Amino acid sequence: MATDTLASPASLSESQARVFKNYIDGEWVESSTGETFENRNPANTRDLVGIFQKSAREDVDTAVQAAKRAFQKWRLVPAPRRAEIVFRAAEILIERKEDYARDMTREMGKVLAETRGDVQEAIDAAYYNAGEGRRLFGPTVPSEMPNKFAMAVRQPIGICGMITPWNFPMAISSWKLLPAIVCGNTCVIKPAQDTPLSTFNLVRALADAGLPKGVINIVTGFGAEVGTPIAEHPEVRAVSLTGSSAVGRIVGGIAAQSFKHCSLELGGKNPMIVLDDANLDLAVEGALWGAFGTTGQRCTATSRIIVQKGVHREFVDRLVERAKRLKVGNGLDETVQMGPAINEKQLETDLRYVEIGKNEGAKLMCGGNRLDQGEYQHGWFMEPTVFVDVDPKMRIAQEEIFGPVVSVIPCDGMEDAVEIANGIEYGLSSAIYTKDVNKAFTAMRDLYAGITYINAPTIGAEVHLPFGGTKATGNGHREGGVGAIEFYTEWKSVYVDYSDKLQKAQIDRPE
Ligand code: UN1
Repeated sequence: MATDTLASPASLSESQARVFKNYIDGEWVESSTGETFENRNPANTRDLVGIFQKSAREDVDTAVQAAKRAFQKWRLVPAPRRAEIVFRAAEILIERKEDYARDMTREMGKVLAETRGDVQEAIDAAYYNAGEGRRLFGPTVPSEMPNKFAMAVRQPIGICGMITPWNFPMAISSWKLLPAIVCGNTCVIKPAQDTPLSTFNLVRALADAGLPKGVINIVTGFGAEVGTPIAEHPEVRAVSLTGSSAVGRIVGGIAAQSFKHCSLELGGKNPMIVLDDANLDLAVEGALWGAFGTTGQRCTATSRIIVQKGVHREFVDRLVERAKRLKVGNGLDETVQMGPAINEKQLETDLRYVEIGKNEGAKLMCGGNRLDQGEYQHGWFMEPTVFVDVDPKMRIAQEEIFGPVVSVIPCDGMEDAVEIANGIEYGLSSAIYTKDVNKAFTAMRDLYAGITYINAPTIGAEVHLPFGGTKATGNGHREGGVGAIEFYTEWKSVYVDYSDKLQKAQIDRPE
C-alpha cells in the first residue's frame, strides 16, 4: 500500500489504496492505536477511497500540544498577513476544484455538480474570511472621563476544536477553520469518519498556501474516541460542532464543564410553504431541489411542504411526477441527479421512516424502496420518496430523517401554514412561495427559524450571512459571515488614561 498522503487518490484501485495519517504539527503521523478504518464510496462500496487513522485521546493530546505551540507565534502574526494565506488557499482551491470535487463525490456520494458547489463554498468562505483579516472591527467609544481613551479589540481565544459532518465535508470544515485561523486561533479538527479526505484536501490547500505547521491539525477517527476528548480537553478553549441534536447535547454538556465557547449547529425539519398564489412551476422545481438535493442529507433540506388547499392537488401531481423521473445513481455520472445515502445505517434509517410513515397513515405517493439491483447493487441507494396527507404531528413530520423522504402537509392559509411550520422542535431553515408581498413579509417576521427564503427552497445559504437556527437546531451561535468572527474571538476592552492622575470611573464625575 502506498503511504504518500498528499497525492490525490482519485485514480487508484483498491490494492493501491492510500493510507492517510493524522496531520499534526505539519507532519503526517500514525495514530497511537496503530489502528485504521476504511473510507468507501457509498455509490460503490467496492471502491476503497482511502485508509485513515483510528485515533484516540492520546492523539488528540499530541495535536493540542502542537496547536498550543503554534498559537504562541500565530497569534502575533498580523491578521492581514494571516488572511493573505487564506486568500492564497482560495486561489489554489480554484485550480484543484475539479479534483477535489471528484474526491468528494467518491467519498460521500453527492453528484459532481454539488461537490463542485461544496468546494466553491470553501473558496467563497476563504475570500470572505481573507477580507475579514483587514476588518475584525471593534468599537472605539468616547470615554466618560477627560483624557481617557476607550476601545474594544477582538482577541483570539486560543486552541479551537472542530467536529465536522459528512454532508458538506469541505464547506463546513471551511466555515469553521477559516474564520478561526484568520482571528489568530489554532485548531484541532476531527472530520466525519465517512468523509475525512475532503478535510485533508482543504488543509492541504492551506498548507501549500503557506500556513505554518501546527496551526491546523487533523485527527481522524470516531466520536467517542476523538470527538469527546476534543470537547473535554482542558486546553481547548472553544469547540464547534455540526451534527445531530443528540450529539450536540453531549458535546454541549461536556464543553460546559470547562466553560468552553461552544457553537452547535444541529438538526432541522425545514418547512416550505406553498400558497395558492405561488408560481407553481417554481415551487415544484424548488421542492424537488430542496427535498432531494444531496439525497435529502442537508441540515437545511426541505422535509415538509405545507401546501394551501387550492393548489394542493396540482402541486402534488406535479411533484410526484417529477420525483419519479429523477435519475438516481453514481454521482460521478454527470447525468445523475441524486446519489446514494452516505452509508448503510443512514439508508436503514431512511427506510425505517418510510415504514413509520405508512404505519402512521400517511399516503406514500412514490418511492419508498431501496434500489439494489444492477448498477445499484454495491451502493446505498433508494428512491426519492413523497408522502401526502401527512398530519403535522406524525413522526415523519416532526423528526429529522436526513434522507430523500419528504412530507406534504395540507393547510388552509397563511396563519395555519405558519403555525404548522413553527410546530416542530427545530428552527434552521424555512421557505415560502407566494407573490403577495404582505404575506412574504409576514413570513419573514413570523417563521421562527434562523433562515427564511422567499420564493426559493430551504437550501442555498451563502457564506457571508449568518448560518444557524433556533430551538433544538443550536445554542444561539451562528456560522458564516460576521457570526463566525464573533464566535472565534474574545472581546478585550482597553482603557488608556492619559490624564496623569487617578480618575475613578462612575465616581470622579463633574457635578
Ligand atoms: C447544510 O444544510 O447541511 O445552504 C449545509 C446550503 C449550503 C450549506 C448547507 N450552502 O444549502
